[in-house]
Amino acid sequence: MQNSEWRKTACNLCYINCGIEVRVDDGRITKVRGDREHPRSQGYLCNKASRIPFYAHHRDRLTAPLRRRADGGFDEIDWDTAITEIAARLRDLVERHGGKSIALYGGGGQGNHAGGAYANALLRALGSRHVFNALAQEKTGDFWVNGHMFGSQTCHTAEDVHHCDLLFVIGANPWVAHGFPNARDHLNQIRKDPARKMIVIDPRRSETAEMADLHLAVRPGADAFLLGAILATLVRREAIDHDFIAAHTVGYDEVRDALLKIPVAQWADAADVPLDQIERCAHMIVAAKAMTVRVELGIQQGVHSTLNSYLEKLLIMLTGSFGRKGTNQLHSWLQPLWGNSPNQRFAATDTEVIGGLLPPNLFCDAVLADHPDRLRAAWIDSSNPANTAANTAAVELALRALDLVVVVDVAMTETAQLAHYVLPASSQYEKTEFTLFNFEFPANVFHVRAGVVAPLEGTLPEPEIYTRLARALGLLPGDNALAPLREAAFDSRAAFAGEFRAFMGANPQLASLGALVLYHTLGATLPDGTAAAAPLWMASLACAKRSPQAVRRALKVGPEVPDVALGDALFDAIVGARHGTVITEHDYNEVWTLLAHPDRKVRLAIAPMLEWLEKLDPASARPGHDYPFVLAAGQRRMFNANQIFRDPAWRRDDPDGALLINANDLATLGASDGDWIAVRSPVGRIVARAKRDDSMRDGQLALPHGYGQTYPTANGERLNNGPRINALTESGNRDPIAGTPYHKHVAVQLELLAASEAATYEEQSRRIHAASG
Ligand SMILES: Nc1nc2c(c(=O)[nH]1)N[C@H]1C(S)=C(S)[C@@H](COP(=O)(O)OP(=O)(O)OC[C@H]3O[C@@H](n4cnc5c(=O)[nH]c(N)nc54)[C@H](O)[C@@H]3O)O[C@H]1N2
Ligand SMILES: Nc1nc2c(c(=O)[nH]1)N[C@H]1C(S)=C(S)[C@@H](COP(=O)(O)OP(=O)(O)OC[C@H]3O[C@@H](n4cnc5c(=O)[nH]c(N)nc54)[C@H](O)[C@@H]3O)O[C@H]1N2
Ligand code: SF4
Ligand SMILES: [Mo]
Repeated sequence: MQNSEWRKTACNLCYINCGIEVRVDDGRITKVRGDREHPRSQGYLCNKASRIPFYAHHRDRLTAPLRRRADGGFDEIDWDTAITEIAARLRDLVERHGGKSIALYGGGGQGNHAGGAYANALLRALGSRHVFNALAQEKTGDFWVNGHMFGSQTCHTAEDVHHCDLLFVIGANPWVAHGFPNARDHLNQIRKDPARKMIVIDPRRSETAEMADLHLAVRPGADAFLLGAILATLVRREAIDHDFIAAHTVGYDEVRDALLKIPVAQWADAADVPLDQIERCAHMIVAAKAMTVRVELGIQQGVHSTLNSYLEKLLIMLTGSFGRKGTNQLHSWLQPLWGNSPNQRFAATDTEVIGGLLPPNLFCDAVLADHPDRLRAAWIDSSNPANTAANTAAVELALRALDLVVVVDVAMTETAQLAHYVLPASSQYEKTEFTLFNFEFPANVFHVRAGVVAPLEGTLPEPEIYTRLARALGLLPGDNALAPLREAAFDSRAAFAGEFRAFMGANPQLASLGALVLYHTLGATLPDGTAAAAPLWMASLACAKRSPQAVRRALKVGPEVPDVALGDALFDAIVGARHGTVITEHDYNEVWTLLAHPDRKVRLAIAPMLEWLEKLDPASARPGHDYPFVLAAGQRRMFNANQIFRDPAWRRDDPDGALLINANDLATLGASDGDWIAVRSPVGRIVARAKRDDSMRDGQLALPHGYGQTYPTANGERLNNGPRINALTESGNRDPIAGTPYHKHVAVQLELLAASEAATYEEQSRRIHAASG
């Protein structure tokens, strides 16, 4: 076949980023298969990957920069005009209000972090460090705990699901959402092996819970009570690992005293889990040789999020399920995906900055606050906050209130529709990309992908967009000034290293723009057009310096490569392999070198957490009266993938993003399977199609994540597909420390619809599905 070829890349649909091969026919991706050469996924794929062509090629791709008119419509403008005008407006903002009036929102989704490196560089060059990011609507509570326990917010736990004999899943549904590599293979292996067990804590009998040996169907939002009761039971029994605790931790006595105060029966009742199940859970933990704990949004976006993360870590530590084969560990980084910012605060909202990130739940306050440091401009790259941040109406109000909103995206998102300027990016299959989601131990993998199809006409890859902007702002010198560096890069790496250091030393104003300088110099020498990966050179040098032995094992190199050359060898390996590279291979006992406290000991007692635990009130676990249902707003399903797809035709089922509700609740309501039902919260109302699902607890509902996009019909009319769930969420329903949303716990009421309103929704559904594809 002519013009047809299989090319290696990665799946961009979730943060596992399985290695894939795509068949390209006449410049379009037509087929997807697993890449057996990828060192981590080894050919594995889930049901979603074959739908990648719906992301890569569709009617809603942006193909020209857009400028908003006063009437709300958009004019296409050329790139030079867009860049010149945006640069002038940014310059004006910096002059009048300082760089801190500008925030970056996003900077990378599930498959693209290259653009984030450049966006962050530009933001810093403008004088701001304000970054709102999705990680701060799920993981920053965990990072906060890690900062205290391990000494840095970048110390992050890995899960050795592959080797554990007890997998303890808390608030996660890996059969559907993955979250660890080759998830379905591992779950199947555990189920088939009588020597391996699984416990799942989830209010719903999820697909994963269905496979478990023990399912604790916790009351929604009551995990802190359940985890507290389990920990207290273990401590009372002395069923804990005293040797591990003595050798590797400090602060146990204080923690034990706090846990011994827990009234187990009362807390079990608050969690609505029978005591004998807690007993059985404790037995299984004691019987296990190697337990791995896997957590996700069920507790991180659940009530008491940061406290849940702390209790989960205590479970790992008190049972000594850490640092050994089959347990949890810490992992290496090529480059940490987030920062370490203990005690840093964001003035406009007086919020703690965790991992260097600001919580999307505070975005509206940061814009609308009556504070001299309030935000005036948002630069939004790879994110769709108008659909994904809490309280859609407030987010839209905040976006409209800003002096300048620029969106960099591949498609016309709900956020882009409110921007002053929209800049069209090339897709993740049209340019070099990589992600910093490398979370594995003992062997960790990194994958630099080269473009597999040509950029769509009119689009630019992010490094080009940020280059043009930096030059228009007078921040980055032109090609001529960088020519000597580029020549040195073609000469030798050693020559380049010397020149680069001298150049950066002589140009301190470029300190934050190192990524762009590397892109235009070292980048030119990299294989397969992977120039955008050039900033990973610095990261590789640092990684080899931090963990030389682990890098040597990964690269299988001995003394013939001296330590000084190891970082370059690592970098060359990463940019040279199209199917991913093992970057570090640790011995298990080296896990302690990854812990940041100088004495390499885990801090168990964290005062604010123990105070929170002491104040927990079991009466608070019960649902309220005005809004009697608990909605999990944002469930992962077989056919949702954040906001990555816009064409509804990509889904093989669940076209309308159904509201899951059990038979009891449907009957009490007087509704039937398939009816359109209104869901109302204190801040909004949406209508969804009900689907009977008896895996749900009484009083619990679920709506899917990843719907609510508009998609154009052939004549350009935009139709909405599925629930915009964040119309229901309140930004104040959040964790007191991390600001992460309690999305799994949205109090709502249900209303039956009048026949005429139901008919309108039925008709809308019919039209959007007729128009898609
Ligand atoms: N198919 C698909 N996969 C995805 C994604 C996607 O959009 N679609 N998105 C990716 C992303 S960004 C993320 S962060 C992950 C998230 O992955 P997960 O967190 O695993 O997925 P969720 O379905 O959001 O939530 C997990 C479970 O939490 C349960 N839960 C709800 N309330 C509670 C509670 O109060 N307590 C407990 N213990 N559990 C509760 C739900 O019933 C659900 O089974 O998925 C990734 N993978
Ligand atoms: N209620 C509720 N809200 C939630 C959640 C929930 O469970 N419930 N989950 C939260 C979680 S865990 C997450 S991770 C967030 C995700 O929410 P967001 O941070 O908004 O990220 P994505 O949904 O991944 O959106 C990615 C955007 O990047 C664009 N894009 C794709 N490729 C490229 C590219 O190459 N370049 C550029 N510039 N753009 C590109 C896509 O078109 C899309 O608009 O949502 C959060 N919001
Ligand atoms: S688990 Fe599925 S969605 Fe996630 S990267 Fe792999 S193939 Fe893609
Ligand atoms: Mo996420």
